[in-house]
Amino acid sequence: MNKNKSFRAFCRALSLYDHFLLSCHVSPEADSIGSLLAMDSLLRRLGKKTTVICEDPFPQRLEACLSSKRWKMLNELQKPQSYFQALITTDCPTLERIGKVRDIITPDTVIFNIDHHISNQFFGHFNFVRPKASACGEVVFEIFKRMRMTIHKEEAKNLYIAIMTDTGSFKYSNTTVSCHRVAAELISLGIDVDKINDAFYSTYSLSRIHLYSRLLSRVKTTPSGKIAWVGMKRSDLSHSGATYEDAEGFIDFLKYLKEVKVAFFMSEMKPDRQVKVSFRAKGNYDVNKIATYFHGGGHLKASGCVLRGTLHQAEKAILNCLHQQFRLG
Ligand SMILES: [Mn+2]
Repeated sequence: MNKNKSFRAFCRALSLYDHFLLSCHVSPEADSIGSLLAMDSLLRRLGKKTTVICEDPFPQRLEACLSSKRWKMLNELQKPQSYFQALITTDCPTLERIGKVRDIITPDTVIFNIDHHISNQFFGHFNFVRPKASACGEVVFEIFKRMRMTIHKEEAKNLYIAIMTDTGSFKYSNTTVSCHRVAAELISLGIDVDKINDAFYSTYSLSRIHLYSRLLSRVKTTPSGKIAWVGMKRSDLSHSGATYEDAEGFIDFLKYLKEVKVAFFMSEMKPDRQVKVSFRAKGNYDVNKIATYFHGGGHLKASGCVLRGTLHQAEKAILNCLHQQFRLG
């Protein structure tokens, strides 16, 4: 496929419509949201009417970084619902990822799909998908460039946050020369990197630290140290006053262990006897395979699934599977 031609068609189609619905995926994170808000801004600068809707609320620490509240939750949408000529999705490999927002589009809605997932299903009438891009934010940056639009400071901030978070602050294996160049250009537009970092990362509550100290004291490893894991009980949350959102990111501590190749974090869920599991890998261990075995999925080095049963049963089943797949002692 001639990519230039397809991009021209993408732009030409964008110019045809006046009112756009923009949506990120359910449980949205900074890449999806930053990309979405930058696209929203681009369209408004082109004189379009836009509505930004998401099924789920944005993470609090991200909301703290954003200057204007340009988005609505699905349940805040006024009835009778507006008719949208076109839909833009960011960071969604499938249309299902926008969740119930699908209910407010019609068969006539023209879909623009902007993404960087290798698994993208090209579900849009127009697709701009760049699997080599570190983040969807990098794809949106390319749209600005190719449309010869200057990037305003707020847009730069949104795109920077998107790339920073999806690359784990330029640490993960998707970190490339190109994403550093894009980040450098965004910084040159005057964004305050230090302030963004503090607003985004220096956000722990004391409850979160207390939760972490409980979990850190219970980290287990196999004799070789190559597998590390911990299980979080619901009582860990009530005793520390923390929330499920506070537990996100704890799994990184397990990855910091020198010998670890595969780490998993188990969390007892609200409906009893369900355990949510996250996996992380270092080196050539495909944890997407492990998650898929348990009917979940994700990426090679980061994946997740939900198991029925107790924490103890989940631990046994996962260790068994890891031993069989990778022969890690
Ligand atoms: Mn992404």
